[in-house]
Amino acid sequence: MWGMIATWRMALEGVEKASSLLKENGSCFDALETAVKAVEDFPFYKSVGYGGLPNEEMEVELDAAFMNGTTMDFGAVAALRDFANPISIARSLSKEPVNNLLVGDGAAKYAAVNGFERKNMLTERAKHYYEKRRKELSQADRPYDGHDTVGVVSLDHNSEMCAGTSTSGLFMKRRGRVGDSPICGSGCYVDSEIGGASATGLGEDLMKGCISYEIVRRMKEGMTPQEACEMAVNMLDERLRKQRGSAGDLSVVAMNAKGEWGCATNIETFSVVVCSEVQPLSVYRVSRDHEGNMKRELADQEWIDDYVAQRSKPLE
Ligand code: SD4
Repeated sequence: MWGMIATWRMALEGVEKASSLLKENGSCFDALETAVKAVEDFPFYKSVGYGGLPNEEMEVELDAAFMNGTTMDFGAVAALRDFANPISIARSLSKEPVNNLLVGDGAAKYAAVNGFERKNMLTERAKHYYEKRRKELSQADRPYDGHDTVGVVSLDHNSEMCAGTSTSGLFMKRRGRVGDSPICGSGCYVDSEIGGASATGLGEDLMKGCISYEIVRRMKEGMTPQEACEMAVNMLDERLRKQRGSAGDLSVVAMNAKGEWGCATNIETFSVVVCSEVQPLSVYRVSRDHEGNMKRELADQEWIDDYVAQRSKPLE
């Protein structure tokens, strides 16, 4: 069995490319890197890679992680500036014996020494959003809205699995702020014998539940990926509301070692891309009703096309 699941419709083209690799017996590791790079390289997605929105000092700082579900190798970068493909750097770091999570200048130095492609990741479009937002913001405002980290779980014919994430984090975040995405067990987690999960949303809250680990743990105890995702999101959401008065956006995807998949969210606009040996490449829109029940419906072509059109339309 092979399969892949990813957060957000933006992963569609990458997952499509990755699925041809998986079909032809490619490794889940190469497939995941291919899928994530496609999102990182696309200039119109505002929260991953090139074109990602900057921090409050107008610098694009990127977080990414890569985990191998067989060896448990984990590598990540955080607050990395000026490199094209953080996912590839995270994958490379996962193979190091120590020093697996590098931040800022240290991460950049590692990337430079190891020959990764340098790139100015701040686009004119991202600068435009920055200037516009800076004018709108009063000190008291919470600048964050929406969330679009790419998170992927990948399964190959050899029953190996991996998981990974890539993001520019929160728009207007503080310099040096690190979200859940590069944190093992929060942004992603995977065990080839069980399955993997990945998250997107407000990192500060996702981390409080170690949500990706929690989903894998629940699958290990026998839950389906869907049950595990729903339970993890609903319980963390409830706990945050009870103890803290509100919960940030929490959205997750998971796939188990059999290629079964699940997803859950506490918002109204989440979407996922999935495909496997038995599941044709599809985009689902996911939402949650007031009782915490998940509704997922196949996205039609119009919605799929409109998603890109909205994000690439000319700036006012
Ligand atoms: C973070 N989880 O840095 C990420 C944000 C996200 O676009 O999903 N963003 O908190």
